[in-house]
Amino acid sequence: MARILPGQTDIYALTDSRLALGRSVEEQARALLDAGVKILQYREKHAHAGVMLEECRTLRRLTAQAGACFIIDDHVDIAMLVDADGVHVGQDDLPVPEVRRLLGPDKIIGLSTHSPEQAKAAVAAGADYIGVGPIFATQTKEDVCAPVGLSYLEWVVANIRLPFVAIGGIKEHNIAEVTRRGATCCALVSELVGAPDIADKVRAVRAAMREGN
Ligand code: 3NM
Repeated sequence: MARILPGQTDIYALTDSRLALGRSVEEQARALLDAGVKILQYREKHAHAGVMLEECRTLRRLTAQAGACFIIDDHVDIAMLVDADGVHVGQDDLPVPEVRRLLGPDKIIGLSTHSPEQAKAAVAAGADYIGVGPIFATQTKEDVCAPVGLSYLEWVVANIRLPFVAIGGIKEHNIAEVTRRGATCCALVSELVGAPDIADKVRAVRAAMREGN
């Protein structure tokens, strides 16, 4: 089990089988972990619970072998069943204090935020890290608000002490703008799992991140 938070690593990767060019969740995870990704989130919005459970069991095994942190989107029950390292919730999901009651003090709870008010509330609620986005326009998340742009990111960098991960529309070609504003950890969905060669893309994204440092 690896308790690795945004801020302790550079890339936060998420699975998404609809974008992964036919690759299974396991294939996506293996490629990302082989490329050295240290935080992996299971995010499959359209899978059935039984399938999710089996896929998460597999990802728990692979992340443990790789010394990587394993986070599950939304599904606290599945996270408990497979002993994931944590759960990521959105503004309309179970409140952080309730998730904490279920998971206990040692598991990681991440919360998506889209405004300074939400970031401050996340701190008060006891989140371990926040998502900051969407930085740019994205097709990957349904019902997400309009891009909050780099200005919200700059506000978080200046005002919030919690670890955070920038997310939303981040690509190899624009990631240097994000790291230049002070983000040290970025989450990418379509850019990584949608790449023909995931390992090549992780390398290229890392190099582009350094241009902004
Ligand atoms: N959360 P892509 S944006 C899962 O702003 C998610 O909270 C967001 O996908 C937020 O890297 C997003 O393909 C989707 O744009 C990010």
